Amino acid sequence: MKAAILFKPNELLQVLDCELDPPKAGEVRVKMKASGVCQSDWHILNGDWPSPLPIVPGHEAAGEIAECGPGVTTVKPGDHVIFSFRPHCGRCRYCSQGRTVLCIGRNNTPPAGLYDGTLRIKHKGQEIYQMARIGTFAEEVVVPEEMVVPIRKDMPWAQAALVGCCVATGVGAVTRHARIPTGSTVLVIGCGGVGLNAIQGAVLSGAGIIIAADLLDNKLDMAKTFGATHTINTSTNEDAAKKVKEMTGGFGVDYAFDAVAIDKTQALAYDALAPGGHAVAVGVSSPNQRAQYSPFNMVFTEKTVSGTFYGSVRPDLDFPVLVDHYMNKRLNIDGLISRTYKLADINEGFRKMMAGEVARGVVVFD
Ligand code: CXF
Ligand code: ZN
Repeated sequence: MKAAILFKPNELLQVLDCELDPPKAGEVRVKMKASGVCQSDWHILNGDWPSPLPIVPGHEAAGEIAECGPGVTTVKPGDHVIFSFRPHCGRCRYCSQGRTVLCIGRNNTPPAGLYDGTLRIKHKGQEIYQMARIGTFAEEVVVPEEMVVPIRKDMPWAQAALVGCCVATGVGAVTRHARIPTGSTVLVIGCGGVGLNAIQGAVLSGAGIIIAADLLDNKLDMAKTFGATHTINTSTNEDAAKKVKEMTGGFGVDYAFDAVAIDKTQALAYDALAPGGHAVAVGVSSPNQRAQYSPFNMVFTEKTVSGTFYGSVRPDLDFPVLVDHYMNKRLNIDGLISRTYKLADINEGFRKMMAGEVARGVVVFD
């Protein structure tokens, strides 16, 4: 089977023939059907996020179960599944609270191999890691059973793939993490895959004003089609926080979601809040990033700053619901898919994403 491998940061991915060991106990082999190209993959490619190498990136995907190792009970060959990139043991203190994204019950070092510490993909005998234990830019992968969620079979593959990262993260940030009340005013910073889904999450929650902010007009146009009521181009607006206040009767927003995660956007999320507002870090920054908030201001305005990982979703519960929302036309996923690629063209997919030309590119497999 072919897999796209990163041997060194800042090099192109190499699509190479690889060997794949069969699934061991509690593991499944999945035939890949579609895998989205996400900014987080780029963080691995450019060395921003430390990662063992060589590695197959990719973590936003859907496929069909081809084979089950001994003891697998939750899926069977032929099942359609969406990958979850966060393992969860189901028993630790966090899983027991339903906060599966905080699971501490799995050996997590390095988080790019199977639970027994071994790897399944090999290229000419060399062992290859899998991003987030799944590494979905490959025609087939072997992953722990708990990292796939079975879904209904009438869900199209590319759309299913996106549920596994940007849809879950964006919608979940609003509906699962912040749980915004109806009528809330909302700012979403960054209108890529995650941001557009935060906008959809706000619409699903009955938000009032939904302000989208981005550097690019093409992204802001798209944000309107996903439900933004107002837009701000932050490349031409010097003081975006002031603009947000003007748009909200002088108050600022009740909730701000930062899908970009650089110093400027973190500051904007905080500064654009109304007193009592809540800023949510959604995008994953580089590990050395530090945010600056004034505790003085925070006290007197009772603002909240929080983070959400994976939209705080519980994949087994939430993925099938998000799939139903799509099938019932309550979520727009078609509009996120600007381009599809063959695995052989994956480097072009990253180039287009970094040029801001696509909401989401998706690698589709035969
Ligand atoms: C990332 C977070 C770290 C693991 C892979 C996915 N989130 C979204 O893209
Ligand atoms: Zn992602």
